[in-house]
Amino acid sequence: MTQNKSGKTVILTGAGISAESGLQTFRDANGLWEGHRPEEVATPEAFASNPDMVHRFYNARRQKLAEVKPNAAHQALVDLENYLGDDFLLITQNVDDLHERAGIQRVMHLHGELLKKRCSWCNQVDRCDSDLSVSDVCPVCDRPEGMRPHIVWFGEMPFRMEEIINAIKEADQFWAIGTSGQVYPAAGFVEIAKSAGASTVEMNLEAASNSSLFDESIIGPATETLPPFVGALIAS
Ligand code: BJW
Repeated sequence: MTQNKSGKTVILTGAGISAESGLQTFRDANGLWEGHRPEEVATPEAFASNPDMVHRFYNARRQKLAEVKPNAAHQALVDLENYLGDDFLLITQNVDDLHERAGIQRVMHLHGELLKKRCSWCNQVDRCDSDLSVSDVCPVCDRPEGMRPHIVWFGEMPFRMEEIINAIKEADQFWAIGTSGQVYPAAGFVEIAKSAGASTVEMNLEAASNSSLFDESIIGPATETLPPFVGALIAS
């Protein structure tokens, strides 16, 4: 089963890896949605019925990005990528840009990116460094009221699914870092990796919902667990 593999390490990250940079997670105490029910802000229906509120929520998060920096866990993944080269792939559920700011190159954003906007009419995607509002007009098709954050909301199809599933099936190692294992399809990636013969490792502050599916669980803050884990792998 494993002899035809490319030797890739595929890593899935979630909000926990950015927590020590100062970005709130979703489901921990004081999580991002405290005061906002997920269905109020993270669905296409919410955007259709109250676009001002949804824009305010994402504008605030975009502004917060300017105040935070990558941490030692983001940096450890850059060290690993530099060591593994094309045998490394990062799949992140995070919509922040901290992996890129740390220097990661081989990354796929499953749930979109805060620093991009998309026209709901013509699907054009552009960089977005400033606040979005309902009155914004699409720079390509000129139509109003359609600019939205380039984010995957509940009920929408995550990005690059085919490439991601194929990469996971080819992985020798699959690690999940700082994700609660509560949101699909990402929560099911470990089962795909295991069925294809990969070794699986979870790194989290506490056991995730799908923890029992991993071969190994390393419990602790990502900035303390990941750098030595990567360091040992590189040293070996
Ligand atoms: C630390 C730490 C530290 C803290 N160090 N660790 C019923 C059953 C199954 C599925 C469904 C269902 N009903 C509906 C669904 C599907 C739905 C879903 O999963 N719902 C669940 C709620 C049940 N999924 C979807 O709708 C997805 N689309 C879809 O399924 O399309 C159809 C499809 C069919 C077939 C194939 C493929 C697709 C879309 C999901 C979109 C998710 N979008 C969000 C919001 C994005 C916008 C935004 O950012 O506002 O993405 S939801 C939110 O959750 C965000 C995150 O990326 C995602 C995952 O959260 P994450 O990263 O795990 O964060 P937390 O807060 O949950 O956990 C943080 C973890 O870190 C914790 O474990 C901490 O312990 C840990 N931690 N500090 C290490 N220092």
